[in-house]
Amino acid sequence: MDCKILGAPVQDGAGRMGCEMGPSALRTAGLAGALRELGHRVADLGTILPATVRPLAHGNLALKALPEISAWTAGIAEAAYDVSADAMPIFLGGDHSISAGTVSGLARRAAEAGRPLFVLWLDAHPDFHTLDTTASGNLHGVPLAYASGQPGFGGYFPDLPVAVDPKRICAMGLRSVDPAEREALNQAGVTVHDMRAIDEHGIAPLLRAFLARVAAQDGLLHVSLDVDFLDPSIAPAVGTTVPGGATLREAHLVMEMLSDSGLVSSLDLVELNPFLDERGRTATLMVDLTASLMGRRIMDRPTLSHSGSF
Ligand code: HAR
Ligand code: MN
Ligand code: MN
Ligand code: MN
Repeated sequence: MDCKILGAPVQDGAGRMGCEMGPSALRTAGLAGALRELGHRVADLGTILPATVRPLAHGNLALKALPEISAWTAGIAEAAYDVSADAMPIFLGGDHSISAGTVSGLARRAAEAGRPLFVLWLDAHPDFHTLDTTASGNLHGVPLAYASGQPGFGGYFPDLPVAVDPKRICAMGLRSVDPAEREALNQAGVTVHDMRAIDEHGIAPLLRAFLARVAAQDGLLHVSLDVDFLDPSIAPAVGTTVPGGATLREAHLVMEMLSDSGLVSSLDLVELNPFLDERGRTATLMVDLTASLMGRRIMDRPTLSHSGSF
């Protein structure tokens, strides 16, 4: 694979500082080397720049850093569109607001290629607030709503060239969902596998069913991995820890199955806050998970297939 790494050092979308250091920590943890060891060609394209910041006033007075995040979204969307022409981009956040840009840029690229874009959102949170419904005002809580064309972003965030069809989004690992998000997710028809579903069915059959849908439609698949998808006991370097997250083996299994599928065309690594890390362990784990997604295996042996419907 041709991998292109792009840093998006955004922290204004989160409630606390530190995510700006995320790209540096992921690079320091050896991301490029791990991918090269797996036989991939890797180019690190450096750091994405935001567009020009312009003043924006919104009726929701809780909103934080709206002009800044809007400008970042424009810059990141442009970069995502450009880079995805001929390579697999890996976006290093930065808080999760970067995905407003990555997903919208990738959706524009997919539409031009005549392929449906699917999104796998691995997160404790759905990040499905609109500018009107967020109570915290932290804009890392809105990117999936924006990129899937939910209302109220017009005039504030960049005009969306192409929205991702919410029915092509699967959110896994959720365990902190606000009432307005729950309502909007149901309304929009997003596939949600919360922690309870994972506990009941196991993560593998849920993911397998989604991957079968992507494959059946010859889709492109964007994976957005939020550090807080993982249990805080293994991934402490995140500002919004929620207990009861994915285990180390569940997370690796997801990555290994994604790798086997051959469907993944782009990746976000987001919400890493190195200021909260313990000697780089979370950054290292994110690199290890990326390696599993990109082909690292314990043994060269496929597991037996199972068919079921979810
Ligand atoms: N839903 C809450 C809010 O809007 C928490 C959002 C936290 N989001 C992230 N990324 N950390 O998933 O404030
Ligand atoms: Mn361009
Ligand atoms: Mn998130
Ligand atoms: Mn989250």
